[in-house]
Formats: sequence, C-alpha cells, structure tokens
Amino acid sequence: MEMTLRYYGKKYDTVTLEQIRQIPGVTGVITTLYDKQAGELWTQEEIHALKEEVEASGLHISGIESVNISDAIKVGTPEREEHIANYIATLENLGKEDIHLVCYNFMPVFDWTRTELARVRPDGSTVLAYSQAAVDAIDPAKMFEKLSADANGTVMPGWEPERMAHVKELFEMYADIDEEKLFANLVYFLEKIMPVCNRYDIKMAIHPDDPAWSVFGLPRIIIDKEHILRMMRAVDDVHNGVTFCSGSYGTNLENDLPEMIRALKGRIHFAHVRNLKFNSRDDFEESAHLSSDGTFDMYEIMRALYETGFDGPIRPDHGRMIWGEKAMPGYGLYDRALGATYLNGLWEAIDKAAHRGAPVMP
Ligand code: CS2
Ligand code: MN
Repeated sequence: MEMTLRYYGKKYDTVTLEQIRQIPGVTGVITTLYDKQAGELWTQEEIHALKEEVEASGLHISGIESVNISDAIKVGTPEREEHIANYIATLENLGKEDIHLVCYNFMPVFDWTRTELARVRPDGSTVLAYSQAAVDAIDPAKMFEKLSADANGTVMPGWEPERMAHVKELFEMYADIDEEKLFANLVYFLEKIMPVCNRYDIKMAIHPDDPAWSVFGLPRIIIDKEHILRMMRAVDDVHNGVTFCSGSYGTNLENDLPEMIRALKGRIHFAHVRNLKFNSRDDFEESAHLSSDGTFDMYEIMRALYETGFDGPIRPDHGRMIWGEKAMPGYGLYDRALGATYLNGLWEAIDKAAHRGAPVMP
C-alpha cells in the first residue's frame, strides 16, 4: 500500500506539492492534466512536464485520476473511434513515462452527484451532502448553478462549466441509452484498450458511480459487486480492474464494503477510502474519516484491503472543510491530511498485529 493524495496541478489546486510532501507517510500523488477535454490526446511531452513538476518536490506520480472518457465513447457515436484512438495513444504515452495506473469513470453526464457542497455540521465544519428529496425536486440543468456558488471559485471534477453549459444536449445524447447499451459501450472500449494496457502494464481502475444508483433517469452500471464482477468477466484481464471507493459504493447501504473488497481480490488497483454519515437511508453527508464520526467501520475496510494483499495506492477521498480553509469542496488540505494520517495509523496497527508473535529476523 502506498499513501497518496490527489493533486490537480498548480493552475487549479489550492494545495501545493510542498504541503503534500509534509504529510507524514504520503509519498505519491494522484494527478491529471486537468485542462484536457475528454477525448483529447495527451502528448508525451505534456505528461513528462507533469512528472518533472511532481518529482521536483520529492514526490512521484502514483497514478492518473482521471483520463476521462468522452460522452461519444459512453454513448457510442461514430466519433468514438477517434476518441478511442486518442485514448490508446494517451495510454501509450503514459506507459512510456512509466505511469501504470489510470482511474476513470463511466458515468453519464455528471461525475459524482451531491446536493450540497457546504452543509454545516455541529462542529462548524462544512461537508458535501446528498439528499434524495433534493435530487427529486431539482431540474438537473439547474443543479450546476445551484452548486457552483459554493465551489469557492474552483472547477470541480466532472462539473466543468463548459460541459455544464450543454447539460440539456448531454441529456438528449443519452435519451435512448439504457444500462445494457452503456455496458456494451464500456466493454467495447475496454476491449480496444486492453492490448496497449498489456504492452505497457497499465492497470485501468474504474471508479464507481456516485451515488450508486440511477439519478435523473440516467443509467448507472458500476454500483455493486454483481455489476463489477460482470464487467470483469466480460473483459477478463488483470488490467481491467477497479478503484475501490468506499464513499461511493457505500452510498448504498446494501453494499457490504469489506466483503466486496474480498470478492474483488487482485483486481482492486487503487483505493479511495472515506467515510459517510447517514442521517437516513436517503440522506448522507461526508463525515471525517474516523469510524466513530460516520457510519462505516474504517478498520474493517482497511483490514480487508490488507488481508487481500492490496499493494496499490490509497488516497483519502473527500475531506471536510475545516480551520477556515477555502478550497475545492472535498479537496482541502487539512482534513485530507488528517484522513491520510488516520488511515496510515490503522494500516500500521493492522500490519503490526499481523506480525505479532512472528519470529523476528536476526
Ligand atoms: C472522485 C471522482 O471526487 C470524487 O468523487 O472520486 O470525481 C473520481 O475522480 C472520478 O469519478 C474518476 O473518474
Ligand atoms: Mn472516489
């Protein structure tokens, strides 16, 4: 396991590489070329420059989150061929730069969906929150306007203003895309990219849909163990794996997170570990990482990762906004640093307990 933090690049992030470097036990970043549109080619020079920037701070790139998938690929329009060719060339360029992990998602129109970006908790911290009643009451086209006021002037992943200006057209593109068609388009994409992934040993790690059910009538296919296993069977290659995001799978309380981790053994290439606090089945907020602050048993989640031999990067996922910080919602420095430290502490304890009583090497 390697502890990492997500980094959006100096143009977009309020957190610096120098700050990340000072979080104990964090050795790598998960980053991206945030300027790139889905479907565009990433050149080797651009990737190299990003790598140099990260390495100059004493950290390294542990993986990319995300190389985004265009709507043409998700919907399966004729333009997808060009976008897939660009994706393959991008993977090749990443491979040449010795980068071997790519996180992506296959969610139509929106990335994650929350209904509040700054819900105030009793301790005065603010967090992202979701209420099904609020989703049911809002016109999706208005969603972005409503949320952007609380974004602290930042550009949030999957909610880029250029895309959101066309939300209506995006919805029209997906009008006759049901779960089966979306799934078929995912398989089509994966089959095309597997050869380059094999050549450069690039592990693809699909991020779950968040929340893990259909919102605004759009299909969602990466939501639980059965759907994931189906996807892995359809393209049975170790390079076709998953990002285990506890906060996203955990939106559905039917998902038994430690049990899912055990079932996906060997195919989890990347982990996002965070906690949620449920106020009711239909209303949850993103609490601190600590087990007692939320609903999940974080120790059991980390133990399942440990016991299945997970050796990829972990990052704390969304954090609370605390201590007066102004940053991209979910992506401030302070609470994610606390999260990383807590998760490192759990891991150390699990590791030491596993070795207690084992013979000490001379
Ligand atoms: C992330 C996702 O902020 C988040 O919730 O976990 O936006 C994630 O980066 C993408 O879905 C992966 O493509
Ligand atoms: Mn996540």
